[in-house]
Amino acid sequence: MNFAKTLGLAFGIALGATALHAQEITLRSADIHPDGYPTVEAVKYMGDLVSQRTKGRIKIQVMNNSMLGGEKDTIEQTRFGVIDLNRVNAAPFNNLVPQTTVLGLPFLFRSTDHMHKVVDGPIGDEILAAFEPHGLIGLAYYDSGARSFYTTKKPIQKLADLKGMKIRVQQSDLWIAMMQAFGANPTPMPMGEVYSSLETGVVDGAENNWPSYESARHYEIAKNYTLTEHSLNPEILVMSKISWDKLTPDDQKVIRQAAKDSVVKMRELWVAREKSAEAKVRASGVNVISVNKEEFSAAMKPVYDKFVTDAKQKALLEQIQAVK
Ligand code: GTR
Repeated sequence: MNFAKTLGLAFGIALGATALHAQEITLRSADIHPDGYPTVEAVKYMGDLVSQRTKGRIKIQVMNNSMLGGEKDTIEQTRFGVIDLNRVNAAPFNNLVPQTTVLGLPFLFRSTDHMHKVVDGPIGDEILAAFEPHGLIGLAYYDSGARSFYTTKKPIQKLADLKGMKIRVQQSDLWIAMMQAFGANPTPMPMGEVYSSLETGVVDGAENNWPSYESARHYEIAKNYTLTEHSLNPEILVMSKISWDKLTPDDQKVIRQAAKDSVVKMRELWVAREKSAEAKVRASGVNVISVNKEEFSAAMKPVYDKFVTDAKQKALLEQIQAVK
C-alpha cells in the first residue's frame, strides 16, 4: 500500500470512528432520592428501554442521591442544559410553571385513581406542554402517594395542634400558603436540609409520603406521623429543551415513549414501596395518628381563593373535579 492510500485509510477510519462516536449520547438524569427509591429505579428502567430501542446509541445515566444538588438548583441546571433529565416533585416547579400548581392543591384528588385519570388525560398533557416556554420538556408523571405531617415533639391530633408549629415545606408559594392556612409557620427548604433541621429544632415537623419519610430517615427523629393525606401532588419527569433540541425527531419519539412506558413500571414499584415503607416505619414504633380529615380540608378555602383566581383556573378546577 502506498503512502497516500495508507493515509487515506487511516483518515477514513478516524472519520468513521468520530461519526460513530458523535452519535452516542449519554443523558444525565437528576434525582434527590437514593438507589432503590421508585423514581430512581423508574428512570433507570426508562434508560434500559431507550438503550434497547436505540441499540445502545442513547443511554441514561441516573445521578441520584442529590449528587447534582437540591431540586430547585437542578431545575435551573436543567433549563440551562447542564442536566439533561430531571425527576422532581411538582411543587418546586410551581413558581416557574404556574400551571403545575393545581396538581398540589390540598384535598383535590379523591383517590390515586382520580389523580391517574387526570394526569393520564388531556389535562395532564396540557400541563406537561406548559413547560416548554420555560426551557423544559414535560415527559411524564410519576406517583408520589399522599403527603402527611410528622412532628418531633407534639403530635398533631387536630387542626389546632398545628397552630404556630414550624413546618418545613417545599420551595413553592402554594405550599407556603397551604401551611399558613393550616395555622402553621412554614419554613421552606430543600429536602436535603430537613433531617438536620428536625434534629436541631429549626423546624418542629415536616410532611411527606411514607416512602420519603422512611428513606430520608426522618421517622427516626420525628416519631409522630399524622395521616392528614392532604395532597397527592405527583412527581414530574422533564428534559432540558436544550438537550431535547439536539435530538433527531425519531430519537425524541423514543425518549417520549420510553418515559411513558416507565410510568407503568413506576406505579408497580410505588405500590410495593409504599407498603414496605409503612411497615418498616410502623415496626420502628412510630406513633401513627388518624384524624378527622374534614376539619383539615375545611381550612383550605384561602388556598383555593389565592391560587384559583381567574375564569380559566376555575374552569380547570371544575374539569378536574368532574373527572370520574
Ligand atoms: C418527595 C419527592 C421529592 C421531594 C421531596 C420533598 O416525596 O419525591 O421530589 O419533593 O418529597 O419534600 O422535598
